[in-house]
Amino acid sequence: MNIRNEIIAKAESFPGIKAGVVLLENLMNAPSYKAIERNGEILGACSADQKPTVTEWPAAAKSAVILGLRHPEDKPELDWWDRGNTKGNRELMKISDALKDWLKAEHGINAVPLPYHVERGGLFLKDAAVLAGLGIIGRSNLFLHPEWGPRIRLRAILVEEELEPTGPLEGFSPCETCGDFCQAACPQNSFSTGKYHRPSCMQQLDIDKADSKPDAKAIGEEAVSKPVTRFCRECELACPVGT
Ligand code: B12
Repeated sequence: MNIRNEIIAKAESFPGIKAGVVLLENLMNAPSYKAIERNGEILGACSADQKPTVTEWPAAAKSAVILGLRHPEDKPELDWWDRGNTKGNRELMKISDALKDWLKAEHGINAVPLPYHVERGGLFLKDAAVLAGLGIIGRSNLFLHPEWGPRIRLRAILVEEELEPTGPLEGFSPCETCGDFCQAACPQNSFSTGKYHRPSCMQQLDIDKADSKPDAKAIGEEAVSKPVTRFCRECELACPVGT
């Protein structure tokens, strides 16, 4: 088995994980990077006081392994934010670190798990997941996986190896024959123009943030007093793909 397929097999040995590979040079030409070139700034970025560290990309990094963790509707707690993170993202962080250690131990390859926020050294995960052949961007502006639809969260690991990309995916275009349930479900009408309107979406997420409350059941005794935020998923959960 070639090294790329071995890496994907190892990543997908973790429950609820799908994995793919993208070349960084291709990703840097993806629409989101073009969009920030146009806007000149990363919108919706975390505020100044939240920028403690930035993960530097090693010059030798050529590829990124993209991980997708299933976020089924019957496990909503995976997506609940508490103490600045989610259970699902913590799971993805653990798997990323395990893959990094395995790559070094088994293949002597250096890898760098990347943070969630782009301004902290992360990458645009939806674009990367599309270029890695894991799925497409739907009319919800979310990334859709053929089996799980948009009920998936993403994370990336840089690899100091030129790996053959695994994408893009052909023959998967569910939105063409769909009734745009995602767009109709948005509580802030963020798709009134047919395209995703970020400020409207942010309004709902600000409402959700203000509605945060402690929930011991959700996050366990150790954080009983910590507020839990259930960010809106209406566009995501309205999608018929993967249900
Ligand atoms: C900043 C951010 C936000 C901001 C702004 C979102 C935005 N899309 O602009 C806010 C806070 C509003 C937000 C909201 C949400 N977010 Co958010 N967010 C991010 C973050 C950190 C960066 C996204 C970003 O700024 N993209 C840049 C903007 C310019 O691009 P864009 O709007 O996404 O549109 C681009 C793509 O669609 C792309 N594209 C379109 N067509 C095509 C075709 C091809 C071939 C390619 C390659 C690309 C491509 O080009 C467009 C730009 O022109 C990512 C994590 C990451 N590091 O990527 C998570 C992320 C996108 N968010 C996520 C989620 C789940 C949400 C919410 C559902 C809330 C929640 N419960 O968590 C909502 C959904 C909003 C929606 N329908 O898009 C998930 C999405 C998972 C998925 N299945 O797609 C991500 C990937 C985080 C994760 N770890 O998985 N988010």
